[in-house]
Amino acid sequence: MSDSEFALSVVMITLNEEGSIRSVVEQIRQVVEKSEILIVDSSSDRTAEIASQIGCRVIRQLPAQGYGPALGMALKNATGDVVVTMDCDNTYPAQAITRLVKEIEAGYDLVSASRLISRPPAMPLSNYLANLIFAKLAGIVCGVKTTDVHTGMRAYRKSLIESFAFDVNGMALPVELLVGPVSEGYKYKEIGIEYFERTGQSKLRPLAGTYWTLRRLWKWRRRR
Ligand SMILES: Nc1nc2c(ncn2[C@@H]2O[C@H](COP(=O)(O)OP(=O)(O)OP(=O)(O)O)[C@@H](O)[C@H]2O)c(=O)[nH]1
Ligand SMILES: [Mg+2]
Repeated sequence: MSDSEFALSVVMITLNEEGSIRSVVEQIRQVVEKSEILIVDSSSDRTAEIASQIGCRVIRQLPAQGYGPALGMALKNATGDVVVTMDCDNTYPAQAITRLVKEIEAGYDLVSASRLISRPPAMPLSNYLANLIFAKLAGIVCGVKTTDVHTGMRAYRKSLIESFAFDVNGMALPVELLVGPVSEGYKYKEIGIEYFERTGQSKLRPLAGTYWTLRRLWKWRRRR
């Protein structure tokens, strides 16, 4: 992807992902050789050390403050004109970065990679059903048409990150980063991606995550 007119940053936040950081970064480099790869790390294992060794820019956030503050720091510190987010757990296909960036080049401000165009075998049934309900609620409560409010793989135009005021405190920040900008009129598109089995231990907290998802959807409810 060397002919892109935009500088690209791929950002990931990491909490003890030493088992996957190397392979995820390798997959990203196969697609975008020279882009900035920014890691905001709150690990007690060797994730940060490995990430630095293999050429990532690493910002440490210690002690761990949670998903939202870490993602907020990553988005705000990325230098690219386009910022792509991914998890560092081998679940997202790095090849999709190319498609995401192309859509930003075509004029979209936010491109979201849905894992839920059809049921991904790698996603536990309970998570799948919860995600289906959250996506339906985004339509009903916020008027935002989506199949996946929680995907960790998205491309954001840097100007959106700079101008859209989001609240990093609490869980489920990706929900707000989707329904908020769409409600405010930013240009948004969804594409479909595959979703793979996770490497390493999940940090997902389903009950608290559900509470914060509903809270953020309500915050961005349709007023008309
Ligand atoms: N820096 C930082 N990273 C975090 C924190 N919590 C989670 N992460 C990272 O955020 C990403 C998403 O966390 P996951 O555990 O994959 O959560 P998930 O994708 O909802 O759950 P799975 O479907 O089980 O993967 C991973 O790369 C984690 O390492 C945190 O407090 N600080
Ligand atoms: Mg994950």
